Amino acid sequence: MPFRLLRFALSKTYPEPRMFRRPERLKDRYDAVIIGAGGHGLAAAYYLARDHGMTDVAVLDKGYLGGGNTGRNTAIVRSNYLTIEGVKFYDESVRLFAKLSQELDYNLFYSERGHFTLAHTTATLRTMRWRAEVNKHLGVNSYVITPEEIHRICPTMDLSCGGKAPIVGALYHPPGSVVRHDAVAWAYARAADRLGVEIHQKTAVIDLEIQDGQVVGVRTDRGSIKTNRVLSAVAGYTPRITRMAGLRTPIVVHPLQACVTEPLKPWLDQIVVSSNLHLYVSQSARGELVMGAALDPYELHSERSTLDFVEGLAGHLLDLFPFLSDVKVNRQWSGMSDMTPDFSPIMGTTPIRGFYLDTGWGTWGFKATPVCGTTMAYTLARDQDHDLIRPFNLARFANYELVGEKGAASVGH
Ligand code: PYC
Repeated sequence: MPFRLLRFALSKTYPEPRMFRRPERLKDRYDAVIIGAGGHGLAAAYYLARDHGMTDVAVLDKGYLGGGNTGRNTAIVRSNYLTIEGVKFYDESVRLFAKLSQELDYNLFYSERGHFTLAHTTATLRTMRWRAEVNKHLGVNSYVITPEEIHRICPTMDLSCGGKAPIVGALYHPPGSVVRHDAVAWAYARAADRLGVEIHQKTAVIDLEIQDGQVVGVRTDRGSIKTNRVLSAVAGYTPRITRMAGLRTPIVVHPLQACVTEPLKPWLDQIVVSSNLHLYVSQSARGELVMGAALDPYELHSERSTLDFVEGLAGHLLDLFPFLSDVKVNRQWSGMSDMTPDFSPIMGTTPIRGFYLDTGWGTWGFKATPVCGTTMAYTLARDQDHDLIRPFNLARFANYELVGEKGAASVGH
């Protein structure tokens, strides 16, 4: 080991400060407790401190920071949704993401690529037109293009798909981007920490204390905490937390798998999605192809990967880009997707006073990270749902006010 490194390893005064502190003990009381140190929880903590002056906040995670779905996704950002509620919400997220590196003073490698959702049938094209009209109405840059235009922008794509499912058009969304997902969690953690928020990793929540319909505390495997505000931002682990709260939600959990190839020279600028082929792919700054497919078709609380998934995905990738047949897959992983019946999230206040939910992300939680942060911080600070998330309240299931977003899914589910 080089002497310079060794010297720093043994030194108590590091030349670089740590990204965030590691408080030794939990305090007895906090103004707010956030369960889940993923992007959403950390962003909410940051905006609580920055926008609402609430700094006496603990973020707890049973594992490590960014180790859940934030670290297990394919890092796509877009706002070409189908519903008015969804488009407004994700458009605000894209706006926040675009200036986030600057704001958090951390390079998040935010890279605007352009996002294609390919249509292989006229029925799919009809949904693309529908989405394009809603998008344009709300000022989101998104429009339907012809196979000739797809070829001009992405000449390496086989538009005939090996003759199996010829492409008849695409929804094109120029602001579609990719961003370094781990860095988003680290940057929010550092920024929240600097404002006084405490981040406690390896701290599992084992129960919630509720009295007369009001949250009064959280029990953890490191001791109990008194608090009147608890935000659950734990994606696929939500059913465990809502069970502690005695709350019923319609969430079911399915695995969502993804993988990366060995690094290649840059050749794919765009993000390419095909719901018919159950495939999405982009190329990272490191040159790897980052790819995924549909959810595993069974309910399962598991983060294991399968060979089946890679086999199916590789076959479909080769339909679109046959010249990739020699490329090797380097890594694969899986996350637990918290799915709702209408494919919209569940956000905001709940029947339990002081208990707030940020869940139901299905396959699009990462792209909502900044807007979840701002809106959940507002909701916690004022005990009142932010306007952008009011349509996503848990009560919509009891009130038959669903927000049907399935048509905007990247891949068929
Ligand atoms: O909604 O863009 C998306 C997406 C990509 C991967 C999973 N979901």
